Amino acid sequence: MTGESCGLFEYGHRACGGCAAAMAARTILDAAGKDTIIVSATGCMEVFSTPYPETAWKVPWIHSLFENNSAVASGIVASLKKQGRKEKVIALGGDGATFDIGILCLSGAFERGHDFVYICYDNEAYMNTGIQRSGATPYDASTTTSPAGKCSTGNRRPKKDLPMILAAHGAPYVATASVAYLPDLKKKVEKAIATEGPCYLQVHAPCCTGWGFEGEKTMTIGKLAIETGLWVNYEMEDGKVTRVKKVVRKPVEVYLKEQRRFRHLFKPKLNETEIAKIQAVADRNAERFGIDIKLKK
Ligand SMILES: Cc1ncc(C[n+]2csc(CCOP(=O)(O)OP(=O)(O)O)c2C)c(N)n1
Ligand SMILES: [Mg+2]
Repeated sequence: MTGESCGLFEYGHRACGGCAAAMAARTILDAAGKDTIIVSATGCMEVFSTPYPETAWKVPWIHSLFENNSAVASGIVASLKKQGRKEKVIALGGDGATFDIGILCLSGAFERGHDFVYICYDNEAYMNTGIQRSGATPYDASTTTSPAGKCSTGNRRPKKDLPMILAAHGAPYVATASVAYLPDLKKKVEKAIATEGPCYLQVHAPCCTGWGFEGEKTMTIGKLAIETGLWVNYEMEDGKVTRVKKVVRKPVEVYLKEQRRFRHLFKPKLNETEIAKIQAVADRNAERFGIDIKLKK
């Protein structure tokens, strides 16, 4: 690598222009510092950041399988403890790795209570293998395994509520974040590292290739997810929601219409019934987390 350095996550990797996962990686390492060991499941982040024999990671980094990401991390944590060493361990996985394929080991590691941070960068599908749906794919999104067409309006199932599942394991700190608010993400990584026990962060990571938007719009799309209530940034401490980002909500159309994965809801004609169902998801989020800022008249 030549030129100016970008901190502990070096540029020159193979991510798409505007890749949210790359922004998340840099921010995570900014927060974690050099005494960190990264365990990475298979997925876009692993593939674009470590094309053999190169790597963008300037800290120790190990590639696990999909299934055993949290088991590898917990083994390293146990070994460091035995040796009296102080490095922090962060396990990183995409939504497919986290919500679906790795959930067994993730649940086990949280149950055992290892002191590590698990961070899921959530781009809402299996992107590296060609945009297949995962348990994190939102309702009505078109993917290659939930294609919108004559007989379908896209993904039939709601997004799995993984933060709540991990909070139910007794995790001391669980939070959601977005690459649209990187300083907030940084603070949450610092907090998760400073908290003893297994902590979970889920980072909304808009994917220009998989969702169908220009790479320069990553931040705009991320902000719109929050401003519509379709993504909520919150923190949970010992099972209770302690902090929530409030917004003056916009209708969900402003988020949906920017992305090719929801194009079928607008063309060839406006599908008001399906858009109303997505609006209901945002309304439920708003009620559950109390995100609405009430404007004074
Ligand atoms: C056990 C196993 N199943 C399937 C694959 C193929 N595979 C490689 S990357 C990938 C997609 C990962 O999706 P996600 O975890 O969401 O990360 P993303 O690529 O979206 O960043 C898949 C299915 C694999 N490597 N191992
Ligand atoms: Mg993914």
